[in-house]
Amino acid sequence: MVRHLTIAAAQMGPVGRHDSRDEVVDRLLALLHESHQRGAELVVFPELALTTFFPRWFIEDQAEINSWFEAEMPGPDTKPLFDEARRLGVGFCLGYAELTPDGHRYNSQILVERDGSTVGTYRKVHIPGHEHDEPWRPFQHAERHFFEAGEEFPVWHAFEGLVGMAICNDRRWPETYRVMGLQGAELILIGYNTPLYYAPDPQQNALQAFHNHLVMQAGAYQNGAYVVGVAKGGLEEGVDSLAHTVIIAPSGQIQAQAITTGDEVVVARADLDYCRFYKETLFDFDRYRIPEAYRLITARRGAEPPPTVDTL
Ligand code: CDT
Repeated sequence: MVRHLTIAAAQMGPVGRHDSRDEVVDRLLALLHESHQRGAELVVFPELALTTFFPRWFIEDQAEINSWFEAEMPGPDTKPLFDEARRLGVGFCLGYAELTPDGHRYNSQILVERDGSTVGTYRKVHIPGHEHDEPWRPFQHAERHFFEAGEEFPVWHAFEGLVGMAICNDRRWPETYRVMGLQGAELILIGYNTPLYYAPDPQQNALQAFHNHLVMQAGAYQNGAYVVGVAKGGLEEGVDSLAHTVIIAPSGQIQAQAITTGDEVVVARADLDYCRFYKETLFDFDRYRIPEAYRLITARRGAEPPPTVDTL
């Protein structure tokens, strides 16, 4: 069986604070249609694709907080996207703020198959930023105020392959990819919103695009998987965010890349069997990994230097 999959990375430009879900869903539909016209069988949308990146404000009013979350997926506003994707026979991955029936809140991403069935929902594990209002910042990154952390990196059988998901800050952590790699992941789908200004250390601002590709290319290569990284970029409510959407091959090479900071579809054809060249050679985990030497990875959270000679 040939396992070729044409993938569209549907980058989005800014979404305004007062843009309605209908307006945003219309944009998603336009991206879906272009992706379909260009042969895509799977379309990947960004993190929190339905709204502006609201964690830039420290909001305490519960009604307003609720207005940024989806209590059902699909709900009345998002159903047209689900219906049209099923009609076209195109699968998709969509980032959104999830409110569960029992009141939990997650930064989530849903994966939907070409027949409209839900493959799974991933909940962001690494929640960056801060819990409390930090007025010294030019804008907030209060994700830890709004979201609980997810607990796992599942991999699903879908699209004739093995597919995992991650969200934005997750992409900076090697464990994200390796946990999915250990489940055989061949395709890892990642949406992101990355402000270009990083308040704790503005020296990193100029390196945002470099770091973005560095981590995703390494994650792809070291696990022999395709990685699709999709931005919501551009100047959104006064905050400039990284674009640089990419589709990365298991070799770590960038196969396709966005050239704008707005709504743009990037298409590439993946050969899922190509993953084997890396998974069965240099990164033959079963043959070459030494888990006994990696115990600290799960035993320890923060860094602790080894004892010095005089304390031994
Ligand atoms: N959305 C998200 O996770 N953004 C973070 C910004 C840096 S932490 C304030 C990221 O890792 O890109």
